[in-house]
Amino acid sequence: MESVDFAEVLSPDPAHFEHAVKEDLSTIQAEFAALLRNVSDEKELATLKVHLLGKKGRITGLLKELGQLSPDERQACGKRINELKSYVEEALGEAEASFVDRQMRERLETEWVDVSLNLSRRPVGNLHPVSQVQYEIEDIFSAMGFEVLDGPHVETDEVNFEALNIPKEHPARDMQDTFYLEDGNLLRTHTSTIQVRGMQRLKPPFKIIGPGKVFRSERIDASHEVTFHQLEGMMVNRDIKVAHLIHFMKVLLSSIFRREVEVRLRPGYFPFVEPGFELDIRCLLCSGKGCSVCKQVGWVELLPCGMVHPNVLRAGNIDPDKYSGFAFGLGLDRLVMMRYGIDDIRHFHSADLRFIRQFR
Ligand code: FA5
Repeated sequence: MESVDFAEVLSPDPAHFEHAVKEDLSTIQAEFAALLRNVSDEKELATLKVHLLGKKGRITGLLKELGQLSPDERQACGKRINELKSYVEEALGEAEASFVDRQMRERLETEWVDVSLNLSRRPVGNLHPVSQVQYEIEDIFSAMGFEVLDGPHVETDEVNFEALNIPKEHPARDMQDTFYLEDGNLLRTHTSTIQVRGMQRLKPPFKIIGPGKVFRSERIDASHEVTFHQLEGMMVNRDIKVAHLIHFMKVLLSSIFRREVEVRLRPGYFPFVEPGFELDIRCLLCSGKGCSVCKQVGWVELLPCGMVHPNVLRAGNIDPDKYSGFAFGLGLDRLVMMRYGIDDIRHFHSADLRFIRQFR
């Protein structure tokens, strides 16, 4: 709309009020209609409204001045002015609504979202395969009523060795090369510490598992790391037998490998179990032919286990005449290697994202 000089077009000349009131209101209406047609936005519309209906507006002024007329004239003119006022209000309202409508249509045209657009994916990380398998095993055992326990990486000699029937000077201490700290504590060498803490916390009967990192001062090769992962398991109740142990190990292995795997049970020595076993799995990397992971023997040592030694139960305040139990200490890294055919344990700590991303 061209800039409108309302004062010129619409303002009454106070000196000629009578003439103004009597002038042809239809002319004002026509002028208003013409101005309205030229209004191009809400701001101009608001200006037009103020000039007609505002405090000092043209129509408001006419209504105010009605009092100066004779009663007859007042009635006649008042009616006509009010008709004009209603007409103007309605027209302005419609114009306002059409601006809002136009704005909405413009927004819909400019701000629409193309849901079919192929946006580049935001990079998301994934869990390390060892964590993935750990959580899977936690789910398997939780479903069988096992409680998942945790324990500290820094342990006392008492918890890591003594309570597990490995007193000082016992030759079995040499089986696990230990990192000792200056204060006499150590980095736990196995998750069997979680057995000890479990016995301190729980009263039999109980079933627990305890996954976590363990540390040994070992020479690193394809199947040995310095920091690796184990998952401990322990069940204590009346009359627990080797058959219970074998049952739970079978459930574990068939859930994890989801296929037949060949296993063998051979005697194994651990001071905290009696009898003790080594459960080995036929190497899935070489199908038993021999490779660097199985050290050319065709079998991988995966799951040492056994019946909890009475001395260990006693140290945990459990009466071995009333209760018995089994325990196992799964080597998690090696299990993951077997499951995915990973030929070197060093990939796990390589920080090579290409390796990790294969397990999305
Ligand atoms: C133990 O650590 C016993 N605490 C396990 C146990 C628990 C026995 C309860 C009986 C009852 P061992 O030292 O064999 O056992 O280790 C257990 C498993 O950890 C091994 O079978 C192997 O799979 C894994 N493992 C051992 N050393 C390493 C290493 N350096 N790197 C990677 N995995 C290892």
